[in-house]
Amino acid sequence: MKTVTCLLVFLMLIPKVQAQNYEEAKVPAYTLPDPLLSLNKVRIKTKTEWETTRRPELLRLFADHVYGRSPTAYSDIKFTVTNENKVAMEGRAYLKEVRIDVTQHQKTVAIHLILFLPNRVSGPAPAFLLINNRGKENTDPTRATKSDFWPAEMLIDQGFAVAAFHVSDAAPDDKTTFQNGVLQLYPDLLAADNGMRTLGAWAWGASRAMDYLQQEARVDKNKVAVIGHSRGGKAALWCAAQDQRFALVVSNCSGTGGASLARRQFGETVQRINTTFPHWFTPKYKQYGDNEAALPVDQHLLMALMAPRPVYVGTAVEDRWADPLGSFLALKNAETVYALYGVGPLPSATQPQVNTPVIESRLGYHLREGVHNLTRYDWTQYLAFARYHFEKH
Ligand code: GTR
Repeated sequence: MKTVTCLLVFLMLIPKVQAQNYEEAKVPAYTLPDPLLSLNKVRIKTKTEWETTRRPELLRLFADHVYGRSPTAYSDIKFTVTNENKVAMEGRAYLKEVRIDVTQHQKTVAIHLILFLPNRVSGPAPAFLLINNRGKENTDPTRATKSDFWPAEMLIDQGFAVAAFHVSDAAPDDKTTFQNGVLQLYPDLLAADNGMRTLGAWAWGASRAMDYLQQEARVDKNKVAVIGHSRGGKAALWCAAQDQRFALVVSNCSGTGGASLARRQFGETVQRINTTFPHWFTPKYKQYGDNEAALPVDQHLLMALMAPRPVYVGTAVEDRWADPLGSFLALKNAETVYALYGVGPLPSATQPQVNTPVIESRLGYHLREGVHNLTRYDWTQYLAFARYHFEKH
């Protein structure tokens, strides 16, 4: 009887294992769209041509086919400090909790920003903004709970300001209630086949947090990084692609719809992500399930939209679902756009070895040991990366 049960469980698992596609040999042959060839087949040769032609074209393509169009305006934005503590973290930090009220069409949504400023830094400090897709306890302003997902003390001790907001403020991460955030202000986008959904809303939320950080005297507005893990890492990339006020972006274990190439169909596929999370992407993206070759973009072009700013992609060996190699290849295939700015390539032709971070390159990458998570190891590399590049390399 026992043997029969084992056999049944095994047989039930077979389709799952196959569906996961973790075999490099099964990656289909694919051709990536050329970053430097515009839709009407004009070759982009200079950064001016990139900035005036191809960059806007790609932003439109990503909006229309992947993430959905973002709002272009709001009628009012208001910042209210709801709590502060000048001697947080045993005096090492100044805590500010800020409610960001955004109004449009007589409706208002609130984004709650948690911000710690390093007290030992006398001038404006560089900052990291986390798009928090996990529990709110991970960004506890009281610091009664501490989490490696957002090791705020570590950043403060290195002279960084550290900020976070929770994705649910911008859009609940739920297929039936996602519209009860910022999309309430933009019914036209909710109705549109190419309007934003949750990832777009989270990216928009990060930009509203940036609106506040821009006028916070103790933050260096030219040195603000946006970071996210997994679904938050997808949103961080889309945010920084659109909002060039972010000087640096970190995408941790973001996988499909984030840092990894859709055309590889390795791990999570477009079909699968749209089935499990139908509320993340614009409705049009569903057309590309099992039809990745028809996508006018792939994720290397999202990386290219960061140029010439530093972008770092963190991956993990056991996180095959998010395709660590496909993420490396996306970075690699953005190099030609960085070259337009005279920025050198990622100094490794092949995927770097485990636990060998590439920091001294505007295209940063690591493959660490372990599972799908945002860890202290990851943050250590991201801080080193930000320090290196913010100190003008
Ligand atoms: C996974 C999902 C991914 C990823 C992740 C997360 O289950 O398949 O696309 O974003 O969740 O956010 O943790």
